[in-house]
Amino acid sequence: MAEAQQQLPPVADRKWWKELIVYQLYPRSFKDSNGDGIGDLKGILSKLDYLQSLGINAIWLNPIYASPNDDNGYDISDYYGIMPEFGTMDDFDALLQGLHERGIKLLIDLVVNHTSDEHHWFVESRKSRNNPYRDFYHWWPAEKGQPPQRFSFFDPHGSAWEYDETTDAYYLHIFSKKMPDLNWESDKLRQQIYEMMRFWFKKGVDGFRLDAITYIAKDHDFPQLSEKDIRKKYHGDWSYFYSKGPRLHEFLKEMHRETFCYYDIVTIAETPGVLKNEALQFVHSDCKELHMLYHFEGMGLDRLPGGFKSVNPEGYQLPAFKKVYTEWDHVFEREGWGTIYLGNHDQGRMLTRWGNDSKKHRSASAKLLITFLLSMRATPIFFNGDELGMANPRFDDINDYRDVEVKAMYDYYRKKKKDLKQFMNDMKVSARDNSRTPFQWDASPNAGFTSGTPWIKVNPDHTYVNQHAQEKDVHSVLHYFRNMVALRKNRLVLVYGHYTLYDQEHNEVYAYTRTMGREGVLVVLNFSGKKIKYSLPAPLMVKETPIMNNEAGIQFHSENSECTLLPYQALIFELAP
Ligand code: TEU
Ligand code: CA
Repeated sequence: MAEAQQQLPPVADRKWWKELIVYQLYPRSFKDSNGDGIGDLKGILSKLDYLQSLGINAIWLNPIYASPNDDNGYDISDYYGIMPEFGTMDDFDALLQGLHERGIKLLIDLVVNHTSDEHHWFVESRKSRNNPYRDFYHWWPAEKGQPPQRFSFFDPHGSAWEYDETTDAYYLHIFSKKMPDLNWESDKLRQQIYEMMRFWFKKGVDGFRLDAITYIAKDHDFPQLSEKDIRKKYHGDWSYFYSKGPRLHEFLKEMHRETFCYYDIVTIAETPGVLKNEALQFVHSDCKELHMLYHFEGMGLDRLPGGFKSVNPEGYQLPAFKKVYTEWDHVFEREGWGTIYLGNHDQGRMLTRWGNDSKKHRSASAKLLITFLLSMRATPIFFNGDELGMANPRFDDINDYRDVEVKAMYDYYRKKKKDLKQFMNDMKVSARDNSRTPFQWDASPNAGFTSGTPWIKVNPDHTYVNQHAQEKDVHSVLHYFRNMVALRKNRLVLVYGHYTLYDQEHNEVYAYTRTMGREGVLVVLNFSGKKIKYSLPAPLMVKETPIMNNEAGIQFHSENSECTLLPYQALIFELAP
């Protein structure tokens, strides 16, 4: 039967950044070239051909700027310098050139909500109340009394104000106290940020991942806020409050007008606190602000309310999972564009949380999650190692953790005499360090990541989950990843096609079509470890041989269009005309 005629979307809808397949690369843990146990740019340079072999066409590189690493580079002390542990600006230029030569775009991670307290702006700002840089940060003079309560994600006491004796004042830090928040009310500050953005654009980077960008505008008159106010007016979520600063969209429009509009670049905004009905305010093309965003709604599905990243022992419910990703698809049905991810440097590994990392099921379920992300109508973002089915290390000992967030919360739980055993169990699933363990290149002692002592322990499963072994196994997750990437690149219906969900309430199977003109596919994903008899949704008719299958065979009964799905089986069928 002739290959289905590939349909193309209207030219006006096509944008290069909608067709990206983004690979997030955590430089600290990817490849160490000099044996100091810390990944670096030369290490990445040594793996450019591997990156090209994946077929991905964009890298999101976590921060590489000068930083004291209180928060692994998200505390920037010099926007124009490269962190010495990572290498030099020449190394960066070589990396940018090497990626571009391989048809891979580079998005760098930009943090402009705060700087490090070692940034010279803050060093100056804290010197005196009339220092020229004083208003680059948020200061509360002590004579005004206690500053109004503000929550800090990384402070054990939860307070976002730190007293500074030199000028008898408090400064705001919604993350750690070594990460003071920038005051975007300062015109001078904003112009310095825009100048820095243009510096990186002139170097040739293809865009930014904009860190916590919704937090940059503050309620600068700092009204008193109680936890009750947060519960009643802000969905009980400080993230939601922080993303409601009055001048946020004014600043983003100015940022677009001053920088983005002059370059063929893309912005992926991290937008905590943004709900579905607010998303288009950031990415509608008429708004002239940002291109794409990523939300957090899916990341709460395996959580229990209250506590710090408390995990539901039952895991998540598939109908709720389908509801989130279906509703977010509808948000961008006509305008704007979305991204889709299941893990990153702030989350546990997607295989552990949304798949099944047992020896029996890890391969099939890793391929299933890869199939899901590469067949949805949004720009997919993978975290390095997802292509191998890397999983959480499940550290038992708090001393194996490195992240400022988990250590701060451990201290908080200890001081408050809360249940530390439960806390440590939860962290095995939800702590950020779970995704930050070294990339697993081979079965050697440090997984081929370093010849020295790694800055964080390697997952012991690297002896059988590693790139070297999977290159030799045509049935590996790695080979499947490459095949699925190729399918998405060759079938634009997987990028632009209309998404229709079927069997919303089915507890094990996630089934949806992607259609464009006369072309269409049906994606059938068995998210369970059970063998499932599944009748394809009527009145869909499919060609019997699937175009993608994460298992060797298929049990398809054409008389009644019924499939017997193996545990975690993923199938993509061509819709019959
Ligand atoms: O994360 C900010 C962020 O969105 C999360 O801290 C979120 O606000 C919180 O978990 C509640 O949902 C970004 C980076 O991705 C993270 O690695 C940094 O630690 C943080 O900003 C500070 O730069
Ligand atoms: Ca190194």
